[in-house]
Amino acid sequence: STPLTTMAALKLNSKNLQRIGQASLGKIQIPSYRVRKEPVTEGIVHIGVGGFHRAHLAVYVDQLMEKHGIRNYAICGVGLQPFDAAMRDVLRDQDHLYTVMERSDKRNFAHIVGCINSYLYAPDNREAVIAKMAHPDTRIVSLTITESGYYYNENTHELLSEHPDIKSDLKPENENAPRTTFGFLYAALARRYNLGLNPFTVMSCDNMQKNGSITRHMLESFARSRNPEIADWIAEKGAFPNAMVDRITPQTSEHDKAALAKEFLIEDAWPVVTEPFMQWVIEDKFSDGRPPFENVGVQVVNNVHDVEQFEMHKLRLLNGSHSAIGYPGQLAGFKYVHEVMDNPQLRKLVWEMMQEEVKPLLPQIPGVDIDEYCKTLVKRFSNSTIQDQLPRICLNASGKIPQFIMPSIAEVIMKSRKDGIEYPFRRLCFVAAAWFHYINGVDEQNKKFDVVDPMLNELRAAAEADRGGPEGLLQIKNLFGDDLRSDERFITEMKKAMKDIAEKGVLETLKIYFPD
Ligand code: CS2
Repeated sequence: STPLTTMAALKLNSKNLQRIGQASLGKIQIPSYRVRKEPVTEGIVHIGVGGFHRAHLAVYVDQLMEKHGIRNYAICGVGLQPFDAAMRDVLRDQDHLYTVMERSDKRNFAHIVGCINSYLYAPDNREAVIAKMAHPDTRIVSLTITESGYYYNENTHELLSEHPDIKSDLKPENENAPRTTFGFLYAALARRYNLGLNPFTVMSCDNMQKNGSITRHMLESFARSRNPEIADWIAEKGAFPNAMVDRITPQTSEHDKAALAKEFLIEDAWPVVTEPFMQWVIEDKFSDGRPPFENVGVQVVNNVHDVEQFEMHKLRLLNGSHSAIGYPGQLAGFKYVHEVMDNPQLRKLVWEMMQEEVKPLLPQIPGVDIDEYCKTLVKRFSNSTIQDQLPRICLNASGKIPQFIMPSIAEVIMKSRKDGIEYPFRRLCFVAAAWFHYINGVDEQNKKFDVVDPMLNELRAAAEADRGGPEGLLQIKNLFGDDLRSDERFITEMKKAMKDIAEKGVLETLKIYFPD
């Protein structure tokens, strides 16, 4: 037979699926239920089909279908944003098949995922999306819509009801042509109510502390403004499990596509590259049934308190470290996460921030060794084979820093006041100060970079109002609580870090602050 290396890559679609599997001699996992064309029903509607969803929830569901015979929880993907048109086109062209490449020094594995069964791009037909969610087969609507998709005010913890998108979706005449996630969820739930169905479970897979509770609160507020009867029904019958989700998933590059064609002979217009590690801890709270997620390694737990603790560990340690890698790293001119981890000052910043400043604030979770967790994180961040880009880590910071860094700072402030001891937070403040510089979009070699943030104009105007210092930015009430604004030790520390970073640069400042 022809040696693999001289064979041309096969385009990924249903027709070629079996040949791809055969040619790979077992090196690629393929969805055999798709080869056999087994009938499935779509029990999950997922809003926000990006890299993370395709490497996380969809992989778990694919394993349920492949290894556990589940057929009633295939996924219908939904895109609400203009940029989702590209995903619609690629998936349509590949019969909704795509490849996940897991990479590390030890592993190089390809897995074709078949559980996305259809895809609806809302701007093409908003009614079709509402009808799909309202359909009795749909039992779960899951979300990866990023922090900004929740219209959540970090300070008041309420829905941003004055936001133009929300205001527009709240108009009764727009009920059947919504734009936001809440508009769609509401319209579909209202129909289910009228049909006498159960509400579907709304399952947030976004990186937010109490993601389920926030989703519930935002949706109930939205519904209450539209129709209190529906809001009461959602409050009583709805389910919004909290969850901790984890898998580092970089943006796909041209290089990744070429590598897939070369190493696995698959031509896929949009594969996903990710690390071998994956984790999902979810509260067992579902209003209309659920698949047996525990069969594929998901930690399904009964106690909301447990989930919150896992979330806290992950957001403060993993994502907090990502912030410590991203903003200082970008200012210092690095491109990739693993490169930052190779730098002694930044590696030390990440490690000591976790160990000395964040860890003492975290609850103990039975069976979890925090030091081991931190060591694993360092290994995961050092994985050079996935080429995780700093611009990805830095994206939409206004939704991230208030989740990943500020809560730790606020807790240090509170605890210090209570105990009369100045607990350390210098590294956390350094990261926040690096972000404040990052907003300008110029690195320390005077090279410009793009800053992508839904609040960019507001951030820049606030920074302008207090040139060079933190106080203008700290006035933004949606992002920072009064506890931060009014703390003298914090303000002093921020001023100093901003000044030192501006004058000496990130790496020099770190050398002075934290000598070996
Ligand atoms: C990253 C996350 O962009 C970010 O904020 O920190 O996407 C991170 O890769 C995931 O949370 C890992 O689970």
